[in-house]
Amino acid sequence: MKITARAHTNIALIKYWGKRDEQLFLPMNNSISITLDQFYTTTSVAFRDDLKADSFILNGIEMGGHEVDKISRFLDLIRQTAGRNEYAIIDSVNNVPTAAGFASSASGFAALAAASTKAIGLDYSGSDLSRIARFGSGSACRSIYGGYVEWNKGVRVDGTDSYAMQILEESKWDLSILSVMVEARQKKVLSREGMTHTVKTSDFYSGWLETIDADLNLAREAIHGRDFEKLGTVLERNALKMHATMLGANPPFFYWTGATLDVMHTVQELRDSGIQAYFTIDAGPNVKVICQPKDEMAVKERMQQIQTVREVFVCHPGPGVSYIGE
Ligand code: 2P0
Repeated sequence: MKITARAHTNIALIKYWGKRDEQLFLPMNNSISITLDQFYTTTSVAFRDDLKADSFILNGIEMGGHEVDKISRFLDLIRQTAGRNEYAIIDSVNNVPTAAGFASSASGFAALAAASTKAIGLDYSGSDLSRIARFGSGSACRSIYGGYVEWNKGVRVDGTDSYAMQILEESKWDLSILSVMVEARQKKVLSREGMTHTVKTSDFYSGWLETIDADLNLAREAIHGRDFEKLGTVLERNALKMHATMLGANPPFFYWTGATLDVMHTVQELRDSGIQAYFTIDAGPNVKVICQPKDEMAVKERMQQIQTVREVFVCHPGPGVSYIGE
C-alpha cells in the first residue's frame, strides 16, 4: 500500500545545539520551535517484496549514494520495529526552496516517519511518531506537531521519553516569520558536525547548559501569555548564545557573513524606531526575523532595502503532519 504524508519545516526559538547520545539522537537540552505554514515536504512510501534495494526519488530525480543511505538507515529502524524486511520506493517532493536557508531534514524526516510507519502497518501517531522521527534528524521530531512545539530532551538513557509536544496551536497566536536570504559564499559546516565539535571543545558550552532552563521558562511563559516582547527578547538572546558557543570552540567557527550582520543591525535599528522585530539564526548565514503581523509589511520592506539581501520569504505558524488522499 502506498501512503502519502506531508510535514512542514520548523524554526527553533530556543535552540537544539548538542547531543548527549549521537546514536539515539538524544539532545543535551529541550528546544522550542514554530512549525511554518509555507515550507513542507510531501512523501509517498510503498514497501514491495519485488525490490532489491530502497529507491529514493527526490523532486523527480532518483537519488544515490549518501542520500539513499540516510533514508535506508532510517527505514531499517522502521522495518526492524515492524518485523518486516521489504524494501521501499520513496517519492519525496520538497516545497522548501533550497534558497530559503531552511534545512529540509526536519520536514523530510517527519513526512518520511509518518508515511513509512503507516505504509508498513505500524499504528503510530503523536509522541510515538515524534520519537521515531527523531532518529532521522533531531529537529524532525518537532515537525510532527503544528504551531508552537517543545521537544523534551527526556532523562532516560534509552531515549523513550525524548519527543516533542505541542505547547500552543497554530491558530491561537499568529506571528510573522521572515526568512531573510543573504548573499552567501561561505563554506558550510554541517549542523550535525558543528554541534558535536562545540560540545567537545567549547569553553562556553557549560554556560549554554547552565542558562538554557531559564530561557525555556521565559519562552514558555511568553507563548502561553502571548507576550511578544518577552518572546522576542529571549529568542534573540538564545540564538546569540548558541553562536557564542561556536566562537568558544577549538578551533572556533562561525556561520555569519557581513550580510548576516547587516540584517542583525537593521533589526536592532527597527526596534530603536519603535517596531518590534527580533532575529534568530541557525547553522548558516541567513537570518529569520520574527515580528507581529501588523508590522509584517514594514519589516519586509526594510529587509528588502538592505543591499546584501537577496530575497525575503514570509511564513506564519503552520500545521503538523497530515496524510494526503484520505
Ligand atoms: C534547531 N538546528 O534547534 C537547531 C538550531 C540548527 C541550529 O536542529 O544531527 O539537522 O540531524 O539531529 O536536526 C539542525 O540540526 O541535526 C538543528 P541532527 P538537525 O533547529
